[in-house]
Amino acid sequence: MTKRISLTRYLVEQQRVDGHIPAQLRLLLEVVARACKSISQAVNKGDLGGVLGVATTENVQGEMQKQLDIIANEVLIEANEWGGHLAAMASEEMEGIYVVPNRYPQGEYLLLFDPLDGSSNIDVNVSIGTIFSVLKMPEDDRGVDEGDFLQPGHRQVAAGYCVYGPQTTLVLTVGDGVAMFTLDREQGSFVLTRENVQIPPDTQEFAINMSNMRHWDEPVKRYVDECLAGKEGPRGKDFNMRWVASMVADVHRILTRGGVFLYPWDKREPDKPGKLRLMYEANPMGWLIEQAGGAATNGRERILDIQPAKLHERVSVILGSKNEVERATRYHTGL
Ligand code: P6P
Repeated sequence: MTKRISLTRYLVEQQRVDGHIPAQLRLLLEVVARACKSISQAVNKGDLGGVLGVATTENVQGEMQKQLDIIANEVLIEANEWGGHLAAMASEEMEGIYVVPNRYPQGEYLLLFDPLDGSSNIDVNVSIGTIFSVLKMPEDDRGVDEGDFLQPGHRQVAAGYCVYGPQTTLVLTVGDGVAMFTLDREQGSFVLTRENVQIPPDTQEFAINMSNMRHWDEPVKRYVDECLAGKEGPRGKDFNMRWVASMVADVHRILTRGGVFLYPWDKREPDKPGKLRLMYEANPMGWLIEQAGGAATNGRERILDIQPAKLHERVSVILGSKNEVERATRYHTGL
């Protein structure tokens, strides 16, 4: 049974006892957690809050923004801009970076986020979430620009998500394993409910949007066909399928009981490497999965080794139980 300690105490111990994180990073993570609590409140209200449905604007991806997408983005910006721990922020909902205004002190961290991932599920009351990633400003850097964000995922110093589902749960890594904190609404604080999360290396559960099957590349078709063939097929065991269409919910299930998640390149938009975004979806989720003993690739290479060329670049994603990810990746590389 995990001892019931608050997120604050966990972070203080990560700072003081284990020396894993400096004070400025601890402060940043506490501010992000507080922002997630505010977002959870807004999401929780649903129709009562009058904020469901679409706004009249599109995001950088050309997708209609939900009102709650915009609200969540504003909550994260306003919570983090004044604290003195950040130089700038980047968001799925903003074209360019947001440099901390001169009226506030600038810090050494860069915060990237998808403020409300899975937002197509908002109106149907299915779990959604906030995904965040923290990088450090490059050394002896003068002034912050978009180029400072273009670091491979293995340079992250913290990553996590907050899933707004039956429980509101913050999942976090600072490089010392994965811990989960459940929001105690009576206390108004996140309480440690799981630590040293480990994903089983094998699984019988895969997650993919099957409606795209006719568009997949051969290696993905082979992997999924073998899962569907079950006991009588080459895998010699039956598989179950899940697809929430909310990456946060699918990844949370995998961290909780194992599984493999695939959002591969497909022929619908052949010039795009995939649908999901590298910097604020695949990188933070990929690090969490690796920290829990899983693996995350784009079908050919480790997600965290990809050198980003653009802030909003997309990537093909295969992540989860190590042996399954390695199998699906082998089908792509032939190795
Ligand atoms: P599809 C949500 O919009 C998202 O970015 C991820 O959270 C999710 O895994 C994926 O897209 C769902 O995409 O094409 O199945 O609707």
